[in-house]
Amino acid sequence: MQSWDEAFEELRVQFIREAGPRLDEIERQLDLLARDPADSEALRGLMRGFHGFAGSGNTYGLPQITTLGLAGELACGKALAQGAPPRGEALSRWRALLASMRDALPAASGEAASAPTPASPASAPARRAAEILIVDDDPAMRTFLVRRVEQEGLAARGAGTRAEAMRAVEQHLPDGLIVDIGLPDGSGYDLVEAVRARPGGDAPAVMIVSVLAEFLDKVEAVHCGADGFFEKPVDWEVLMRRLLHLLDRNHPEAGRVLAVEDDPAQAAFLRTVLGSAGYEVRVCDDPRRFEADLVSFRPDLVLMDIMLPRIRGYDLARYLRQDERYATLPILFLTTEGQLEARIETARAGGDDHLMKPIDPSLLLAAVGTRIERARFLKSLLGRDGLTRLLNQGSFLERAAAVLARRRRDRDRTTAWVMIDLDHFKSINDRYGHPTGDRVLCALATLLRRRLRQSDTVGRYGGEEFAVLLDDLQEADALRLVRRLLAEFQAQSHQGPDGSSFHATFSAGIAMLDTSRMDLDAWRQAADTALYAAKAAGRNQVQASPP
Ligand code: GH3
Ligand code: MG
Ligand code: MG
Ligand code: MG
Repeated sequence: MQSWDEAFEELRVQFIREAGPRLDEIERQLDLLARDPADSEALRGLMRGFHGFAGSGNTYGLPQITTLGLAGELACGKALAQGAPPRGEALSRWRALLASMRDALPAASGEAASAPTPASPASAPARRAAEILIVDDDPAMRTFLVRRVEQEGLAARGAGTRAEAMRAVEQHLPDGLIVDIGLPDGSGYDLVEAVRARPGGDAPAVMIVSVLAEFLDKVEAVHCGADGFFEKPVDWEVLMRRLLHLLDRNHPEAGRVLAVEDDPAQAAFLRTVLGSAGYEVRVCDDPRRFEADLVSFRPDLVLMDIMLPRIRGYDLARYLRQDERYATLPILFLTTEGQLEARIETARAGGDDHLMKPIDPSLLLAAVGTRIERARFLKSLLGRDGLTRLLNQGSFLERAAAVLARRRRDRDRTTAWVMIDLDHFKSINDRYGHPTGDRVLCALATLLRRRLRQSDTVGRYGGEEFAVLLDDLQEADALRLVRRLLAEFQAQSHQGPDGSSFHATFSAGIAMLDTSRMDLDAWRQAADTALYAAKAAGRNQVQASPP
């Protein structure tokens, strides 16, 4: 990648090179106005011309250009607001501004190279390399794996026993683990289970490997919370791909920024600064394309210029805020206008804040970074159920639809939909009260979260109904796994308010996805029907949907 200094210098030279034709354009609008002072389109064009320089001059180390541009922009703005055609003396003042701007511009070469580069954006979120803990008692294997993991740009630590691994985890929770199931002081499954039970232990991606296929128990591996299981000789390429994919989910990409900016120099500046910090940037230079860009680019944040062709950024923002799909999408205005007025307008339009041009690169990154993070957090709260923190029905169905789309492309893999419903839950509520019922719901949610893999999707589907998607398990294994969860849940005892204890059970239905004949609704219905059959057959059991 180009260094910040080089990128900035390139932008600056480009700005100076393109300034000539843009000043000519200002002159053309002035000529139009001289011929017809009532030509408000020309007046608006003139204001936009000045506005572009007001925003960019300071950015590229040319403060005088900003001052002159701002003076022109404000004067045109005033004339527009008054609604009276500008008089001859106004036009000559603007011509004088234009001439001063031409003088203030350095030649495209020579002086351009001596401009001070603004401090490189220091707050660019430097990505910490994810750390992988490798647990294998064979030192040669450990060394090999440490090297293999480091090749991917990840950090690696090794441990030879279960106890050593636990100490390492207690010191510092890794982002991922690769665990051999046969350890000298216990099984890898137990280790993974212990890691998952720790605070934050559901986050790391866990790969289990085994020397002998017959030792590898898929159900055991899923049950302890491993994300993948591989038999030796392991295809390390496949394992690494899977691991990297899971790590990516833990460290989401920096984000997508839609810059609504008609000025090419400003747009290039935004692209360079944000691009250097890993953001994906799309520039929308025509407000008419704004809606299409929102839909196709799905930005995490909008940077909105105020002065746009035919419309103001505030009006676009108001329009966006009317749509509930974009309720949490942060909007940052880029403005050269007076500060107080801009603040008021920003608040009225439902914007989050405004940044004054010229924008300092570090400030831009800090503003964009914190707002994207906050919006993501809000969104994650909206997608989750308040009591159990599991996905709510809406976001569960969204994930299910995504899984279905992936399976249609990759028919070698399979997914099971498990629908779980507590038995006679109404009578638990009636007997022990609603708060106790809530605790039972939370106990089941915790069991599901602990026992299942990070790659599995767990949601609270309705009141006392849960739904789970299990990847890569055949029906028989899915049945075994859910039976085991049921046995474990049934063994848990819950306390009533009077100190008495009781046990609860659930019923479950499983439907394997068959992409050749199912859409999302048919898949869900198949799981529902199987659940109903389990209820009808006496509850406290699991049934699979008939093929
Ligand atoms: P079945 O075995 O047929 O599923 O019987 P059931 O009693 O579990 O089913 P029913 O649908 O008759 O009742 C479900 C009950 O779940 C009724 C409702 O009050 C309770 N419920 C739903 N959401 C919550 C909740 O968030 N907290 C508590 N405590 N109870 C809830
Ligand atoms: Mg503009
Ligand atoms: Mg029920
Ligand atoms: Mg129910």
